[in-house]
Amino acid sequence: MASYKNIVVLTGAGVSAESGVSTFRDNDGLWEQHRIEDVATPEAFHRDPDMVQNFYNVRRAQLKNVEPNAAHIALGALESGLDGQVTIVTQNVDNLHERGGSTSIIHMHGELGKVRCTCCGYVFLWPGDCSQSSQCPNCFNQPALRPHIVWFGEMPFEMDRIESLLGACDLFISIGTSGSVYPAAGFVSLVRAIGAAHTIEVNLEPSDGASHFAETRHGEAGTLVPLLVEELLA
Ligand code: BV8
Repeated sequence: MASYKNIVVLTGAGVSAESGVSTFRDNDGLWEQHRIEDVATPEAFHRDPDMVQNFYNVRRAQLKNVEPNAAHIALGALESGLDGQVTIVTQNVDNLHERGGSTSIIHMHGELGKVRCTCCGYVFLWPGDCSQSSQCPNCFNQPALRPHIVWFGEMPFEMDRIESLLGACDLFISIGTSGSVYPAAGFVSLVRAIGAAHTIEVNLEPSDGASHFAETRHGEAGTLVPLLVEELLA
């Protein structure tokens, strides 16, 4: 394995699956119980805010019962052990990369543990339930707080920074994502169009974008990611 200096790792729900966090599209996935347009869109929130708040309250509460798995921990070790830069760009809204030891993380679809005020724009750490009766601690409006989550039709966070990282990387690794949601699903094509970076997909099965990767490794992240990190640090 060549030595890489600028690694970007895109992760999806599959990296947290072995921690017990349900994915979106696997057979017991989140979307089995909910249609996307009913819970993860601004229109859904406008139409039925209590239902959407509850959908995220349940997922936020689940965070207390899950632990980072070997894949999260290996990625933390890669960042601290590599003589170079490792950035995690995650589609996940859980905090398992942080708890696995990574520090350079971009939550492009937001974070379950935070809420945002729709009046003053402030973002707050919010470990408990959020509802329409929750008052903004900054501007005191109520109702005002929404999950700090990027819904369908909303612009993902830090896209400029992500695009410049993709342009500068010499290795792009995608772990545990079905490659079904854009713009994240298009990152590998962006990397391939820009230059000579190597691209690796690590996923339980071939994703929608598998054919764009120079290398694919199929199996469980908890097994394959530590092996890959070992190769990268050798
Ligand atoms: C935007 C937060 C523009 C919410 C999420 C038509 C064509 C193309 C695009 C579009 C279109 N119509 C609309 C769009 C755009 C849309 C989109 O892509 N839609 C899709 C459905 C077609 N995208 C958007 O709206 C995005 N915004 O485009 O803005 C814009 C421009 C200008 C101005 C304003 C806006 C915003 C999308 C963000 C939505 N929010 N999450 C929440 O969490 O509740 S999306 C959510 O699903 C995730 O964040 C993730 O991004 C996405 C996909 O999930 P995955 O992480 O991949 O999980 P999944 O279950 O699908 O797959 C898991 C994989 O893991 C599987 O492959 C499985 O095999 C594997 N696995 C399982 N276990 C393991 C494993 N692998 C390894 N080990 C294991 N143990």
